[in-house]
Amino acid sequence: MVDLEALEAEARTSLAKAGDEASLDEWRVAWLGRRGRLTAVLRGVRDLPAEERPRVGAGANRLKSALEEAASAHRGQLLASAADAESIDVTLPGRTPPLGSLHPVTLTRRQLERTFRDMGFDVVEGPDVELEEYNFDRLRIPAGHPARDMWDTIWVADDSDSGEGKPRQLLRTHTSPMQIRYLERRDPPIRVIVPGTCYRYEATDATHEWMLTQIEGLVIDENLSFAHLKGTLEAFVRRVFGADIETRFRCDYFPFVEPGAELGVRWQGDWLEILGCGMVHPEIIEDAGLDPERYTGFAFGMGVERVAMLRYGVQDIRHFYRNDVRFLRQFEGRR
Ligand code: YSA
Repeated sequence: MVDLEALEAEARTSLAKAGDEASLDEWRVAWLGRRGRLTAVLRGVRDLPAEERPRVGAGANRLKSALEEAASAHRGQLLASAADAESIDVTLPGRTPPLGSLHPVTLTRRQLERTFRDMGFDVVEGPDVELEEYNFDRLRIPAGHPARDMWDTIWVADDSDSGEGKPRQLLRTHTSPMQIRYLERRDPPIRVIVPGTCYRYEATDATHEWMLTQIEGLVIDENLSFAHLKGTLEAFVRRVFGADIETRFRCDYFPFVEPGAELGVRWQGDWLEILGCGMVHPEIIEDAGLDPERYTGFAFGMGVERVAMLRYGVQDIRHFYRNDVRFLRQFEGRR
């Protein structure tokens, strides 16, 4: 006697326990496969007494279809719950991705800008690709002038046929051309800084990079003297580095100032030059259409990477643009 009801109950209980696709396949082999339990029943029908064969044969075939249907429904449930597990729960709180942080030179540039703003300076920017005329000639550095050697230049090539005779372009070697551009547009009193990137075709070492950031400063008014220059820059340096910072002014030469100077601060038992400066040359004031008897002024160009080295105790300027994240991560969360 074949008890098809008991067989069906057993097959369904076992199917319900199949928790993944692999165990479902095992179940299918065990019940519906070539050597499966139900297949064996179907094969045995021919050995049954003749009066039993129709009942058992028909019943076993019905059971086979029912179990195939149940297995396919069970597979659908397994797939649905796997998809649920992979789907995104939008109600969960978000996770903060790695956000990165500001570069130490950007942090320093911003601090210097804030300090100058507090001292009453405006902030403007100028072009990185500059005309030779503004970078050199109108700063009293004509072609062939030995002072051009101070700024080894990266020229912007003009390979077009129409390049011949066109004004030459370069990557600005300093931010000083913006003195001329600003004087073309504004009348005194002027108190402005110009932060920006500069480029020099020169070998690098611990205090020199080929790409550097400068902050140009220009102040033009009546009755300004070298004492105003010294007082402004010393007050600025104390605001940035604290009252105990040791500074020194030394004579220096720039064709666009008279007299010229450099300012150094104490660094590792030595001096580190952070800026060049001077009284704006009377010819520059005159070229701007102003009376040099009435208007005087001072200007300076500060190296932001050098200030960042002092601020963060960085020994070698080349660390800044090596893009080594181990170096850059040290500045996470700094202001
Ligand atoms: C001078 C007089 C003024 O009235 C106005 C501006 C100036 C500065 C002048 N334009 C200039 O570029 N002078 S400088 O070549 O001596 O550079 C100024 C400052 O930039 C330096 O004191 C130094 O802090 C920084 N600097 C210069 N070359 C650098 C550099 N920093 C990193 N790498 C370099 N290669």
